Amino acid sequence: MEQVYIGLGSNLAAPEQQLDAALHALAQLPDTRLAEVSAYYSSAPLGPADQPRYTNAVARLDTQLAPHILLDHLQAIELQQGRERKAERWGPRTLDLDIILFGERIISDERLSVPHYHMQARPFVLLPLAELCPADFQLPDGRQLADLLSHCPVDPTLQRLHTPQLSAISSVDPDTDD
Ligand code: A4P
Ligand code: MG
Repeated sequence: MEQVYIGLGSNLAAPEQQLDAALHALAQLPDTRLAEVSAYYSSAPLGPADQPRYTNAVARLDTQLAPHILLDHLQAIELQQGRERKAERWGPRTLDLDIILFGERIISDERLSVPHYHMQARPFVLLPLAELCPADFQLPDGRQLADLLSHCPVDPTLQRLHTPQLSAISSVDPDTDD
């Protein structure tokens, strides 16, 4: 089992419900356990400003899946939830699932860059990640999470919302009508 941290983000079609549904889908992945989830955070969009605020969170998975297989699953969940891939960089989306950290691995190929290349600049990734990690957490490339946090720009728009209940996530099936 490897510990994997997933960044979740949404700014379309009821973002909090999108994250709820995504967590439910993550909990159903084969050879994987949804171990922990941070609070939800709301913030103004980074990038083009003419789009709604985002809701973000970080989840920890314990998984036996290989990194690229997990990425296939994440992209399938994005598509199930109506994600349209557009050319515009940093544009609005119903659901974005990024692999922030994958155990001790450093991955750099045409499909995957892990640790996630923008994590150090994004309070909406670092703050929820820090909720799930010990204070002295070290990344596989040697960087300390506490250092990234202290050098990260402050986002005055960032608001911490509620923490979802894992028991509710795994028992509610968003695909059933009853
Ligand atoms: N890819 C490479 N590394 C990874 C990884 N670690 N995890 C590749 C997941 N995917 C990875 O992804 C494009 C390709 O990246 C994938 O096919 C995969 O092979 P994508 O999801 O289609 O593109 P994207 O997410 O639109 O990428 P981009 O432009 O980097 O967007 P970001 O960086 O995700 O930014 N503001 C706030 N407040 N909160 C947000 O969550 N998000 C964005 C989107 C903009 N502003 C935001 C937020
Ligand atoms: Mg993405």
